[in-house]
Amino acid sequence: MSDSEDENPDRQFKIVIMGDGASGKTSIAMRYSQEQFGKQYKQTVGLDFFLRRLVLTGNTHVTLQVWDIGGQTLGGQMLDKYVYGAHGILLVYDITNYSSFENLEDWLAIVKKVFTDQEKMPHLALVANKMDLEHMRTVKQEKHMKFAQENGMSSHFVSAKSGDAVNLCFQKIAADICGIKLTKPEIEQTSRVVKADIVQYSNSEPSNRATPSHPRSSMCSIQ
Ligand code: G3D
Ligand code: MG
Repeated sequence: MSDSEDENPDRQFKIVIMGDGASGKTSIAMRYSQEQFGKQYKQTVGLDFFLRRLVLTGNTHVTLQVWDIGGQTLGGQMLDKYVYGAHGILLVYDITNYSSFENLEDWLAIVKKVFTDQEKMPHLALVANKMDLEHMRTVKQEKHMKFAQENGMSSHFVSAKSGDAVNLCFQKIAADICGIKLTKPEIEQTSRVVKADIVQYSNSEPSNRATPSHPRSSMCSIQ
């Protein structure tokens, strides 16, 4: 046992973002990793994940390894590999696109196929994205709640565009995985949009990497 907390490595959790193309997976990943929304994020090719460290309660720090399934569609050969070993899975749909919601049944089936042992089932989070387009919503909130309840999922309403509830969504998932109940002040703190430090590595100039003294978020890409 170490008497210094700093010597304890963070617990690391694998979080996978799944759902139809254009539901906003990459935008959510980007918003969470960089506090940005926009087109400059590279196209998702191959396996992409980033790490983000977060404080759950005063003394519990964890690192999330967040995977974006990229261009994988239902039936994609690589999906099992993404899902394997996940501690948490975000099933994302676009509230303005009904079929992206309907298809979550099939996305969920992929998860269930990998996790045949119910005991080891990851935390499942139902994520309604594009809440800034509420006026164009085609998926009723009751449908969302019913699906979440039937499948034992946590429920989240976010906008990758405005950033609304994105941090909170990951924070709640991480807390649940750790078995921690967040207090109201902790939830309020997370709801504020906070700028994360970014480690940005240039592929072309590896020798010019600047190493920040306290990296909190990093991008990785295996292609
Ligand atoms: P994907 O990774 O699931 O395929 P993307 O989805 O993150 O690439 O997003 C698909 C499109 O939806 C993008 O638009 C993106 O800007 C938009 N989008 C993602 N999240 C939101 C959101 O919260 N609100 C709104 N209004 N749009 C969002 P383009 O036009 O670039 O294809
Ligand atoms: Mg994408």
